[in-house]
Amino acid sequence: HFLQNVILHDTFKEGKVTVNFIQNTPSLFKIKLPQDRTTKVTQFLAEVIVNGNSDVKNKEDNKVFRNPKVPKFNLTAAHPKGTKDMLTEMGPEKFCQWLKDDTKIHYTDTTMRDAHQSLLATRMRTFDMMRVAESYAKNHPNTFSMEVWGGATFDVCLRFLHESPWTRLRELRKAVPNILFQMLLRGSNGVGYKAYPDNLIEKFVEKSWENGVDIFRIFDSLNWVKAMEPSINYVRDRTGGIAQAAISYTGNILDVKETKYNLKYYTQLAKDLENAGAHMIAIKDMAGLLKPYAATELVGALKDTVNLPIHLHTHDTSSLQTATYLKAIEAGVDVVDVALGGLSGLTSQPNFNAVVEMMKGQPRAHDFDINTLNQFSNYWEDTRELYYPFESGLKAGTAEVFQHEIPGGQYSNLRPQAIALGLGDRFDEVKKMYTKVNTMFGNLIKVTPSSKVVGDMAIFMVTNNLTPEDVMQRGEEISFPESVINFFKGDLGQPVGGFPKKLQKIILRNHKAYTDRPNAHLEPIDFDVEFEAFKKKFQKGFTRAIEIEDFLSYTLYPKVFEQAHENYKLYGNLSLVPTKNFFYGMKPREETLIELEPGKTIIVRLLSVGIPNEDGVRIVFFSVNGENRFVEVLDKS
Ligand code: 3PY
Ligand code: ZN
Repeated sequence: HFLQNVILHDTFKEGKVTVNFIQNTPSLFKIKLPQDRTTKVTQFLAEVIVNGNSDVKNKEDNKVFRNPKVPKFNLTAAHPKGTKDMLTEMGPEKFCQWLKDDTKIHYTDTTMRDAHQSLLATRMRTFDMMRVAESYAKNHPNTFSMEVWGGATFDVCLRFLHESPWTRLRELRKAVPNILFQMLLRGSNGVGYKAYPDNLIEKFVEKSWENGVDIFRIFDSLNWVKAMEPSINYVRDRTGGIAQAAISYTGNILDVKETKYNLKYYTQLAKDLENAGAHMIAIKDMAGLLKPYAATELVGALKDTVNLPIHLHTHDTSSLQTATYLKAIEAGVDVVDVALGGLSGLTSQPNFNAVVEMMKGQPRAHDFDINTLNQFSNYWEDTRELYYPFESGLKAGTAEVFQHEIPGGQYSNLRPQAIALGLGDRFDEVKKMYTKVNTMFGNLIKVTPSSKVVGDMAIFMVTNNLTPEDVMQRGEEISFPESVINFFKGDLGQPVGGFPKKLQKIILRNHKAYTDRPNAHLEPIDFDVEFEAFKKKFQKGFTRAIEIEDFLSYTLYPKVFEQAHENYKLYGNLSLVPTKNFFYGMKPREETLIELEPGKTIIVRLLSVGIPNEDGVRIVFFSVNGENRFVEVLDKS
């Protein structure tokens, strides 16, 4: 818009621009904000129609989409009772006792978080979730929990989807009041990639609970219990929810050569987490490395070691993991993570529908109507089409994952990252380098953010044609990625067995590393003072009262929040725009319905797009509820 002001200014048009033009022309900075919601939304549509959505690469012009069908449900009937109601009645301890005693296998549906994080680079929009949320809640109240929040969704909501993650959570909670909601919390790293002040994590946990999260799956990217303890305590002290502590699984416990991450290591870790106050233990198999027979051993041993329900999470990258679930179920696991068929498999979770079929008629079967469950799978299969630019490209399961150990949630990002850096043809090398970097770094637990450090280093080494020997021999001359330097400083905590000392010295040079919790070095947030300052700074653009949740978004992701806020001022609430139009705009004569609020829907029809005038501005003509409107857009091509 600034650019538009410059181009349309008389001085510019007349070619009389001098070096002081910008400095002396304050009106250039007066960005005219569209006032009403319809104007804002049509402005956005016009932008996408003319310039495309900058997040969409490789748009296929003639792509045809199917219309995803929402399975039938009774709009006026009350929601059937579910696990959320049980938690409210029983409280976390009694609820977990009930779960442990129940012989049925329980399912967590990850469709709205990890599944799309791992298959579609986390791009699933609230719009597509809200279309089926109530129907799902009414059709499948037997679901143990729905993972709907946390992990990368927070960042991506703000950064790419121009949505508030808090609004997503609230809207979903309203549509699904009966089933437990689950989030993935990166312990002291919150929903980010670095350490945050403890009192920020505390406030974040408290507000997440108030807005709808019930189960907090807490992990640390290095399995460092010390880093998980504060979050476990915050959930216990500040919420009525469940503190589920995760042991992140790597390597192979059945390998006799495995001396680091062996069965004893995991059972001790689970015991430590139980002692730290966890209500449940999750096995977080983020890369899908837990093989079926290993699951028998691990689940059996954990059941013998701790007195808590065990929840298993995996990724089906190798295509083997349904067998792992079978063995885990036989060994007494209480809950498994699955994704609805259309968004399952590969780097996502095993197929919910298929696992239900597998268990049919078996002693631990849980009641699920497979016909409606299949309809939900079809809904997601059709919806997924709308996200085709974000597919990872993986077409079949790959046993290579047992070598490279790349987490499912990272895989779908690493590939585009490699392509963006011109390494598209060298992705094989990147995967192999990932393994080598892991060895150089002392064999790490690799999950966000430690997995990002390994990925960054692998990409850096491939880009610069470096071998591990080069790094060891002439590391002093190399400028390492910032994430790698910070990792070796101890910013993400302490890895199992410590840092490889020689490499640490090469990377850190004279920087000192610390060995205690990085969060302990951070100043606490003064919420009273800083929230006031935040309100002053942002008040103008808000059309509602500013909330502490907005401040939390800003504190976790300041730049991303500012950008999202600018966007909001220009275009309003974009989560209401149908996904097809959000990513691909509209074609002439196409019509779309946008529900601005319950009961207020506008019908937008694209009439035509003018050719650019001499300033490069195009006029986009719409009809909105039968009235003609036009919007000016600068063509950036
Ligand atoms: C995340 O932290 O986002 C993950 O999904 C880790 O597995
Ligand atoms: Zn996962």
